[in-house]
Amino acid sequence: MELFFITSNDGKVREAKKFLEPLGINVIKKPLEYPEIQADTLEDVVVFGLNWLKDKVDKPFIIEDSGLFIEALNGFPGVYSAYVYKTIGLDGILKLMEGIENRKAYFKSVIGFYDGEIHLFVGEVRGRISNEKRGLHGFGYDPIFVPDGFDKTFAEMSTEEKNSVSHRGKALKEFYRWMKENLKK
Ligand code: ITT
Ligand code: NA
Repeated sequence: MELFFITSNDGKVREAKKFLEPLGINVIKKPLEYPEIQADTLEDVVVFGLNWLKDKVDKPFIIEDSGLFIEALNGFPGVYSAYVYKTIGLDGILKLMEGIENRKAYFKSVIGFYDGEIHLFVGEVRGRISNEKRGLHGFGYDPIFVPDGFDKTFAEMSTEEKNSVSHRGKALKEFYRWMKENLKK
């Protein structure tokens, strides 16, 4: 089947393709703008986006909202992750974390799928903020996030390796599991 991924982010599309294409789902990036509301949760942002898009797109489609939640910063940047990345960036986050011993953080991904009804698929990965940027792969905050059980950052992993532990990999897995059970292909 063909599945539109409505996003501006090539990194997200690369990961979704790597995960879903071997399973027979052809992911097509559709850079259609939709309003991202200022909300307290990623889920609220996704539900609003799906409701806004549902009558404007005919093919089955997904959107995704994600964020990095740093414990010592009370969950910042969280739902503001995209804005913070574009403004203070990785160096800004590292600066905020200077001298802070608790470097625990988690990434969360919420995938929204619309088929006449709204379906959400969620994934999280726990880890920590590194002391410096490392690695050239991935995108966004990948160079400063070390997932639990590893000594390397997401940016030091291949797409497959990142998918096998990441928030997005987990959400994609939930999505695929649901698709297999609920949709005739
Ligand atoms: P959309 O068009 O899909 O909204 P976006 O890049 O604006 O793309 P979000 O609104 O979901 O994405 O914002 C999430 C922010 O967190 C953004 O700055 C990403 O770079 C970052 N981010 C999300 N997933 C990430 C990951 O797997 N690794 C590193 N950074 C990530
Ligand atoms: Na966005």
